[in-house]
Amino acid sequence: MKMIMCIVDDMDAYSLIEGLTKRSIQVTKLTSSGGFLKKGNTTLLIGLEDSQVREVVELVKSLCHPRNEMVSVEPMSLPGEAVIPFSFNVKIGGATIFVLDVEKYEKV
Ligand code: 2BA
Repeated sequence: MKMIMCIVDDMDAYSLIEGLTKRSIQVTKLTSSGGFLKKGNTTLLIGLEDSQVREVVELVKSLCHPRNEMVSVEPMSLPGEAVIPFSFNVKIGGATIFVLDVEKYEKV
């Protein structure tokens, strides 16, 4: 038994959850946010058999798309009225996937 912990963009979460439930794979959706951008994202917990891991990773790859985000940081003030605006481009995802071994799985 494995647990896939998968962090995805909110925009990709719905289709991924649909794809998983269509395959009768159970999933829990958590609302999360990234430490770097402080922007909302979605964390999915997916408990599954070892034999299903490859299929799910392929599904995530096919549905979660990389995106570019422009990040603005506080403009730097210089003496006088000069201000240096500062922004940069960050590539996010498609998805961050962790595959964990599950020691015990029980429903009571
Ligand atoms: P954030 O932490 O908000 O990071 C968003 C994107 O910013 C990252 O995309 C990466 O491209 C960039 N980034 C993150 N930390 C950085 C840093 N210290 N310096 C420069 N650029 C940085 P992804 O790597 O695709 O990550 C997307 C989201 O997945 C992250 O949002 C975070 O919520 C989660 N994540 C990624 N790696 C993780 C890890 N090792 N452990 C836990 N969560 C992770």
